[in-house]
Amino acid sequence: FDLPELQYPERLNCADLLLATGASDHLALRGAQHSWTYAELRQQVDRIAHVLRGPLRLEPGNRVLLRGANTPLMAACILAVMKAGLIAVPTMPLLRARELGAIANKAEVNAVLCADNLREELDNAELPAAARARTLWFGGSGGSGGAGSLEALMAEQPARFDALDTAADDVCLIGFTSGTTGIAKGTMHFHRDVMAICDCFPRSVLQSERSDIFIGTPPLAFTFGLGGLLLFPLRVGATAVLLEKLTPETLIKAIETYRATVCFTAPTAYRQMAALAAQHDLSTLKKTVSAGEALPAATRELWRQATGIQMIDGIGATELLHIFISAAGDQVRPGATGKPIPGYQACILDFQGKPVGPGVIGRLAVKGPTGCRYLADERQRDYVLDGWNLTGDAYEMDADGYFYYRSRTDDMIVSAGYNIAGPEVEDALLRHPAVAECGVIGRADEQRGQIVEAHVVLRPGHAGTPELVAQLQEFVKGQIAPYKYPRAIRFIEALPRTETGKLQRFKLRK
Ligand code: 3UK
Repeated sequence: FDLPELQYPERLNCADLLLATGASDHLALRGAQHSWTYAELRQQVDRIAHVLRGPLRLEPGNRVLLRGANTPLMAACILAVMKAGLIAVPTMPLLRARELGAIANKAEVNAVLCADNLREELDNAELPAAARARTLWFGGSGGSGGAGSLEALMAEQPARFDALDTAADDVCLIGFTSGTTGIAKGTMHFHRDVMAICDCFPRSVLQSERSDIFIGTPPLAFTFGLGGLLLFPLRVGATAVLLEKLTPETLIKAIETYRATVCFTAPTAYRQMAALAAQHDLSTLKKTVSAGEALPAATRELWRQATGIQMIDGIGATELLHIFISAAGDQVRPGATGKPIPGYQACILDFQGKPVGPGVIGRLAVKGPTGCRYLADERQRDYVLDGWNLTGDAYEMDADGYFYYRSRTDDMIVSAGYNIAGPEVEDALLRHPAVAECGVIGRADEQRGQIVEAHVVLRPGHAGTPELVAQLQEFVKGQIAPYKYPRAIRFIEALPRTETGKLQRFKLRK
């Protein structure tokens, strides 16, 4: 990562730098309540920064828990925390009181900014006393602005704030992983890391520009959303559309309404939007980015048929802040995530930590400018060595350096001595016209150790009969090695997913 564009000065405030590019009269953020030009956004951010340092009396390095759905005001709060030299701890909107309390204590937060409409769980959370005393509310969808609210305090503050002179390697963000296993892990990121993600994927793969209009579903509290829906647009002076509670139906409508050019969401949302594409004018849409979990080749094809757009798949992680392996346009190889994007290196290791050659499945290790720093030391010891980060994914490389996702390392199914990757079976099942969504897991079995078990959500108009089970099994055998076929198939209404669109396989196993 010695790329010239990734060399930053020693003193650096990422929020200050990110806010500097956009033309004053260009729309920066559009939402349901507010739409702000760059000049207006700078003022909002500066007033919030004054509130943090003035009335809230926070000191550089203090940590601020943030809670709100995707809105321009939530975005301004995150930027203000960083501009004031504080550390942002954004939290996912659906978190419950117990989880919020755990994060607040792990991150040792000193203050809270919370949207009114997400107040209840925060009220019930066990926060450090100092943070409870320094909690401010801001208008969620209802738009409060009452006495004592963040907005009321903002109105009394000057409209210009001089950014705190932070070091490039001062922490400005603690990101918590969405945790498919349930336990959230905190990872620390520097001002420099925030700039680096803006100068990697958006520059070399997405090729975003000022005229772009970004839209999508991932929460700003998920670094996929923070980058794609806030930091990347700001870096090039473009426009971001921030909307709450988007579903595939409302997202595809919003793409049309806002004339969006770039979309960020998870594979499952693209599958559902593909079915609706014919009813919408998506002519402004140029780039669609899929991340959070593996993009089945079947979904890539479905999307291309529905929209004519070649999907950009990219694997990212909270630990590394954003996407580090990806490909776009004619660089895409179906089935592969892509290649390490300039600035990052990746390799495949065996369980002893030795690199393996092309065609062998192993553990993905990644090194780059946004390296990983866990809050918990034991995690750091077990998963990070010499700047190389083990992501927990089983991957395979081909002779040309393309990386192919197989499964999470601990999700590999071992049946009668065969290693079987659930996502490969899912890709095969998704090609059947009756299948809308599916999740494949290993179920303990006396004879085989494990058997392949598929959980299938059917498209409307199909019934989960024994005949369909047999048909699906034959269908899979016709596409991939027959020993991989699902010996058990269960039909369910919906798959359990995290707020970030990840399938919760552990719930299917229960
Ligand atoms: C999985 C993928 C296959 C993979 C994230 C983009 O997902 C993000 O961060 P998390 O910390 O989870 C990381 C794990 O998710 N994954 C993500 N993308 C893909 N698997 N193909 C993909 N394209 O297991 C990885 O280790 O929640 C994604 C940007 C920022 C992010 N934080």
